[in-house]
Amino acid sequence: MFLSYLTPYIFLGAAWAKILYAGVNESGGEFGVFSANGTVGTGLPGRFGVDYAFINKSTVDIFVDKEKVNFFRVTLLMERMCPLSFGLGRKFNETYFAEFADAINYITLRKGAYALIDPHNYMRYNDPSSQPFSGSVIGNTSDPTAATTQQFGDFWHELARRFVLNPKVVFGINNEPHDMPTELLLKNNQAAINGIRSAGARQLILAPGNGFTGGHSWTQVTGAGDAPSSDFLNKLFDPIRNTAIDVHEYLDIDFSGQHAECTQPGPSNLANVTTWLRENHLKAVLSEFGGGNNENCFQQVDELVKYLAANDEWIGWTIWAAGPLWGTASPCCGPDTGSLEPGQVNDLGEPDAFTTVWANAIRPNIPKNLKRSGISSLH
Ligand SMILES: *[C@@H]1O[C@H](CO)[C@@H](O)[C@H](O)[C@H]1NC(C)=O
Ligand SMILES: *[C@@H]1O[C@H](CO)[C@@H](O)[C@H](O)[C@H]1NC(C)=O
Ligand SMILES: *[C@@H]1O[C@H](CO)[C@@H](O)[C@H](O)[C@H]1NC(C)=O
Ligand SMILES: *[C@@H]1O[C@H](CO)[C@@H](O)[C@H](O)[C@H]1NC(C)=O
Ligand SMILES: *[C@@H]1O[C@H](CO)[C@@H](O)[C@H](O)[C@H]1NC(C)=O
Ligand SMILES: CC(=O)N[C@H]1CO[C@H](CO)[C@@H](O)[C@@H]1O
Repeated sequence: MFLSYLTPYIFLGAAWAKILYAGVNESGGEFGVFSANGTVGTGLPGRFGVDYAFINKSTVDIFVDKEKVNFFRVTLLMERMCPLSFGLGRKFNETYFAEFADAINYITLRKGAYALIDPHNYMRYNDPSSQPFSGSVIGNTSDPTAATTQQFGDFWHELARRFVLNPKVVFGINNEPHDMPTELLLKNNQAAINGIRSAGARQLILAPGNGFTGGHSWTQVTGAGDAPSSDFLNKLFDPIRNTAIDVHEYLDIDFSGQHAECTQPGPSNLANVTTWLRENHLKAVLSEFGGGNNENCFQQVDELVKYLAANDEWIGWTIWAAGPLWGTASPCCGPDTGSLEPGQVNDLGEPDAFTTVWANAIRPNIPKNLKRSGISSLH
């Protein structure tokens, strides 16, 4: 037992030993709400397949069957799952839920991969029209229109209850909280964990930090004086100890993923959060990162993914972003990159990032021994 367990690690290289999950963001379920003039309610509820869509099953096939990845982060919009007329909580829009569940079930039950459920809401609910800055911060007791921490816990209880029998889901509490008290973020994260566990769900949970959950700023004050994530995120309590930290890290000048040049090296910028993870006996998933369509970025993305593989604190990654609705848009990083959706083109009509960034920097780094079975977990 002991020897046969160790053998593959010896031959495939210790550097690959700890990455359990690897894959891609599937972005689209949150689309169609951004309004340049901030019109509240824009794109709600939206039309499935037109304003929003979750996955293209054919490209999920390509990622699983040809690329051999095992992890997809699938975005949803909380204002669509819980329409404003219902409020945030246990009452869902069953149409939207069914569309979302179809995508999750395809990835997990049909293809055997793991799916990270991502409410793409920046810890805000009630107005996604100018994400990431619109909407009331969940749990803001000074804002009578804000959803409460309790409602957020109820939302997660219901969502987890519906997936309780699916071992291959991972629960991502929320995308990129920012500009809020870190203490309140801790409370909301804890409410989500409590809601999920009280539903009987034992799958892996990912908890985000403040400051857009940036890895480089994990130990720094973010926003207008919000305490570092490192001061609070080690205080989370999961009764079954199956929660990891959710980190994002882009390689451009301001870590936003909007520029083509990679000038912020991953390894040195993640050094502090990696140390903090080790000191607190925590694991993490890098659920967003990316680089532009150029040789320097290919090298920097390659170095970042190799860094994750070489540090035991990191158990997985999903690069930003594939998804059925990107078209020629450039979700990351800078113009002329295009999305990671196979078969699409960039804004110049040239092959998109699946042919450039993925082929150069990701495909050579996809571990051979990813987790293929069992409940999503830290090990
Ligand atoms: C604001 O933009 C939305 C679409 O994003 C449009 O429906 C609406 O008419 C616009 N309102 C104004 C005042 O321009
Ligand atoms: C529920 O979602 C469907 C599909 O997007 C939409 O047609 C319907 O209007 C939504 N219902 C509510 C109450 O938002
Ligand atoms: C909470 O709500 C109050 C009142 O609307 C607002 O002034 C404050 O900025 C909000 N806090 C956050 C973190 O959004
Ligand atoms: C990392 O931590 C050291 C020591 O606390 C600090 O001096 C440095 O500024 C930190 N770096 C980042 C990127 O936060
Ligand atoms: C889905 O992906 C396949 C394979 O790349 C492509 O041929 C097809 O056009 C895509 N469908 C949609 C609706 O984007
Ligand atoms: C880096 C990047 O492209 N981030 C984008 C992720 O997608 C959301 C919308 O879903 C955008 O607001 C971000 O700019």
